[in-house]
Amino acid sequence: MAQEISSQPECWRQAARLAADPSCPLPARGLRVAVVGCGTSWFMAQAYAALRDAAGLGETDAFTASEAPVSGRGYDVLVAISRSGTTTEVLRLLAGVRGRIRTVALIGDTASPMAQAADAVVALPFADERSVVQTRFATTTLTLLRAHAGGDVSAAVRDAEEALRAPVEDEWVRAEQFAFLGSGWTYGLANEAALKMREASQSWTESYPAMEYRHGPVAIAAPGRITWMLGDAPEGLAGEVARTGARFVAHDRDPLADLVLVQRVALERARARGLDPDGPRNLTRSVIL
Ligand code: F1P
Repeated sequence: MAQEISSQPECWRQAARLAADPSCPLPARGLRVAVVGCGTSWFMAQAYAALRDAAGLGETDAFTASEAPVSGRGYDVLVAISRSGTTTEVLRLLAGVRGRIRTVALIGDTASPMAQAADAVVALPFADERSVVQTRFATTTLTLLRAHAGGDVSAAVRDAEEALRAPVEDEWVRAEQFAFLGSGWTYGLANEAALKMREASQSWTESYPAMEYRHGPVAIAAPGRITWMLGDAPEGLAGEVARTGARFVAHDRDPLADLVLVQRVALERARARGLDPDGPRNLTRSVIL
């Protein structure tokens, strides 16, 4: 996991080059898109949907693959994300819509079943990973999608290099609980940050849309706990959290690069607890039913 985390800037550069290739089969402007995945891949789908919508490229909806109501809903393209290319729910969905919606698979390994199950494939073998816990495949996939949606990812690459050098504070390693917050595309990042902390370090973490945090979840904010905003914080939120005694964290760097710092915190917490972050209990590299 450590090596996979630190290789992200180079992987993101490669993803940006892939996005610029005119033969890249990702959906063109104006198409109505459903994007699906499970676990981490679902959270990357959430971020992409918000980015594509906000960029005015066409209505884009994200679903976890097991709950995706895509049939008969008028989508032009189904984008399916899966590092392993073997996740059962995603394969079932692709089989169910075959011939009715154009499908594009984003996968790590071209030899995986999803490569055959979709109409078009974008493979990112350079970002594939050995660890059960995903880090670079997820962020590299999102960088590809972000660049394809017209985003400038060079600042993200620069900030990720800085996030790899930034200190991991002792208070973050020792904290009792985390709440990650996001807004727009960074809500998907907040969900992923919380999942990373759970998977790698068995930590108690939650995630919410930033404004929603005020509607109840703030009740458990307290000294020794951390509220971490990915991206720009809504006005007043920092002060509201500080009054509870919890620590409010927000950085002036690209939100995807800030996720790299969260990955490092998860790794340090796992080490501090004597856990193996590459093979957490109860988890497998992909879930096959
Ligand atoms: C999806 C996933 C991972 C999760 C766990 C089980 O895998 O849910 O996000 O961390 O390892 O599988 P994939 O479909 O992207 O291969």
